[in-house]
Formats: sequence, structure tokens, C-alpha cells
Amino acid sequence: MLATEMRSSTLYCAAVDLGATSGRVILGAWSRNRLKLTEVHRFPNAFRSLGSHDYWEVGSLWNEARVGLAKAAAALPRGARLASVGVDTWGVDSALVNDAGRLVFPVHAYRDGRTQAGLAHLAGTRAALERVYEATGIPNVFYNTSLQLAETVASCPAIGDLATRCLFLPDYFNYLLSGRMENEISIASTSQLLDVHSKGWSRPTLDHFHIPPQWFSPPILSGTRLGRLKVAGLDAPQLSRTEVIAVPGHDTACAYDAMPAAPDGSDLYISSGTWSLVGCEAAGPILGPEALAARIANERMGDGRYRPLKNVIGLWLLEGVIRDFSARPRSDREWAALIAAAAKRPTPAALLDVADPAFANPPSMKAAIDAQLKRRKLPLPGNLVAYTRLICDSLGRGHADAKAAFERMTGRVFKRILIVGGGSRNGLLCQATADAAGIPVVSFTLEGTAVGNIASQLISLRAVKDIATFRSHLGGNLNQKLYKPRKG
Ligand code: LFR
Repeated sequence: MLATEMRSSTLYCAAVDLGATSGRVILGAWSRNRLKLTEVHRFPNAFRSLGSHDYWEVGSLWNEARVGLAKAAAALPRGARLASVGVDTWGVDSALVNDAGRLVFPVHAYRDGRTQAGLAHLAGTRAALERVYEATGIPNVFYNTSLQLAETVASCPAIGDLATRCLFLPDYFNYLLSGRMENEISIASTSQLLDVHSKGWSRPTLDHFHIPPQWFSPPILSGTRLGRLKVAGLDAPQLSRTEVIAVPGHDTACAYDAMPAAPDGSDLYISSGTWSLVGCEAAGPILGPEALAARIANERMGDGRYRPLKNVIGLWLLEGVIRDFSARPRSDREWAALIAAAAKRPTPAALLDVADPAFANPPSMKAAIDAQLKRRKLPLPGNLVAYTRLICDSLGRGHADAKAAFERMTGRVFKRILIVGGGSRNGLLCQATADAAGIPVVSFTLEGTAVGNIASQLISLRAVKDIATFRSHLGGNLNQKLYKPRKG
């Protein structure tokens, strides 16, 4: 047993966890192998349009992170200190900076339409598409950093002189907190620029997209200590010795780390939020024509191991459709009522094709759904309850298809599906997934992203040995719900 585990003293860590639709700062208290979480700050997030492009408001996000850290310090018991802080965010988006750390290009949001031409071009060039997939293990998706940076270089050729570093968003926030510029491996692996067989960058892929290789440094592994927290205005005594630790910068990597999984690899994971990330951990990448066709993304864990996953569109569909209804749910209770009403409706006769590219960033999600149904000569849902039912059942089918693809390609047989994230509270979605996949779904009411973020800090601080040990401690302390598959 490790020294810190023997002492009864509590270790405090903060997770800055930024999602595309909301962000939070969570204070974790680790004592006697139990983690207690307190959400000290939560705020909405959204990208904004300026002219014909979409951007993140990074200044506002940074301000919210600072407010959250001040609240975390204030929430500590008298005499306690914050040992460390870690940042995770959604994938792929990046900040271009110069040596002084100044932003030299606006931070675009990944749903910006600027990558459409590059996406179509790569899709239409079979040899290049296959070469890039075999080199990086990442399929051709509209949000890839590769396509985004290629568009930046093409539309603003002077950027090659202005920018000296490309920092992914968690890297950029780590820099603002600590003064150190690094590229962490899990977030780097979302870019379609990392070499799938090593822990370095793929030079042929950088060259293919005309991206300056000097913008990146060799990726660091999660757990790397970046130095003391150094932020003007954040000078509470509780923060005077706080370490900034590079956790898995990708929120999905954090969520996967938090899965209370069986050690034998028989669980399939879903991190369910704006996106549904369906995947597993694997000893090596899954490549080849079938993996490319199934759009398997061979992303990395914070220690460089593989977590192949399939990105299913997720609750973005439901978040989008409710905006088109004035009588939409506004509280947890109203959400629960909507889901309960939808669960009572009959199973829809036909499901949505959730891979429809029209769902990526439509002006109206309801109109995009209606257009697909009309094209397929299917009836339109009459109200929000019926849309909710259709969406949840269609996502359940999407999850099951991803499970089948993984089983085919790996030869593994999954016994359970574990769900964490916002969708774990959606009983209709969990049941639809179990029914379509034919295996039990276990949902955990768990802020998986924040838990994985804090787990990485605890391991770096040597309070916990490794992820397997953390999971075994966590498993016993969780609220879980089992959904058994029903025969269709
Ligand atoms: C989820 C997520 C997904 C990634 C998508 C876009 O928050 O990180 O894993 O594919 O956002 O970056």
C-alpha cells in the first residue's frame, strides 16, 4: 500500500472539464480510497457565429475556469490546500500561438463548415484516404484537426510565419495555468496527425495536409507535471503550491479511464453526451478496409495505449430538436417527464439513419430529421415526445451497430455495455441500447470525464497506483442501474 493511501489525510484535486455545450470545475476529495466530488462551478458553453464562421469564446471559457478554481479554493476545509489541477476538453480544436503564447489566429469551432471542401476532396481520393487512415488510424471526419489546419494554411498563407506552436485546447489551458507549452498524447490522437504505430507525429500526414511540423512537440503522456499554478489574480493561499498536471486532455479518454470495467476486457464502453463514443481498450490499433468503412477512430489513452471507438452522433440530435419546440424541458424533472412519456410510446416503425451528414450542424435539427424521413417516405413524428422516442431508439440501434462492428473486427465478444455521461440518466436510451445490442447495459451516474481527469492526477501524485487500481476502488462506490435486453 502506498504511503498516501495509509494516511487518512484527504487529497484535494480540481478538474476543469470543458464540454462543447457546458463546462464545469469539480473539486475531488480523495480519502481512504474513496473519491467525493463537489461541483463548484458549472456554466453553459456554445460556439458563436461571426460572419460565415463559427468560433469558441476562449476568453470566456478561461474566465469561467478561473472563477471555478477560485471557488474550488474557497470550498476547501480550513487549512487544506489544492494539490493539483487538470484540464480536459472536447477533441480536435486548437489554438495557434507564437513563442510568447499570443493567439495569432481565432479559435474555430469544429462544427464550422470550413472543412467541407477538404472533407469531400479526401473522400474522393481513394488512395490518399487509405494512406492517411493507415498512417493515423483516424477516419475522414469533418471535424478533424488535419482538415481544419489545412484550411487555415490555405486561407491564410501568412500563418506559417505568425504561428510557432499549435496547442490543442487542453494544452492551451495548461499553458495559461502553468506557462509550459506541451502537446498531450490523448488529445493529439484526435487530430488525424499522430502516427498510429508510435507515440510521435505522422510526418507524411502533416506533409499531405501542408501543416508545418514545427508547430508540434513530441507528445507527452498524461500524468506529466507541468509546474506550479501561475495565474495572475488566483493567489489564494490554498493555491500557492498547486501543481498543474497534464491529465488525458481529451474528455473521452478521461471518461473511458473512469469506466468501472471488468479487467478481462469483456465490457464495451459508451461515453454518452453530445456525442456517443462507443469503444473499448485494445492492445493495438484496428486498421484495414473494414475499419476504414466502419469509421473506427484509433484514439489513445493518456499512457499511449489504444482506445478504438466509433463516434455515433449522440444526444446532439435531441439537444437540437428540442430547440424547435417552445414547450421544451427546462429542468431535470421536466426532462425525466419527457423521457418517461417517450418510453410509453410504441416502437417507431422505422429508425433514423443517424450517420446522415445533414445532422452535423443544421440550422434546424427538426427540419433535417423531417427531410430524411420525407426522402425515405416515412411518417413524421407528431410532437416532441415522438421525436424523443425516435431519436433514442435510433441512437440505441447506432450503438448496437457499433458493437457488432467491433465484435466482427476484433473477434471479441462483449458481455456488457457500460454507459457514463449525461445519457446514462436517460433510461429510454439505455433500454433501447440493451434491446438493440442484445446484452445488458449498466449505467453509472458518474461525471466520467471529471472522474478520469482526477484519477490521472491521483496517479501522478502517487496516491493511487494505476488506472486498474483506481477502477477497482471506484466500482464499489457507484450508483448503477442494469438494463436487461428485452426480446423484440
Ligand atoms: C466528445 C468529443 C468526441 C470528439 C468530439 C469532437 O466531447 O471529444 O470524442 O470526437 O467531442 O471533438
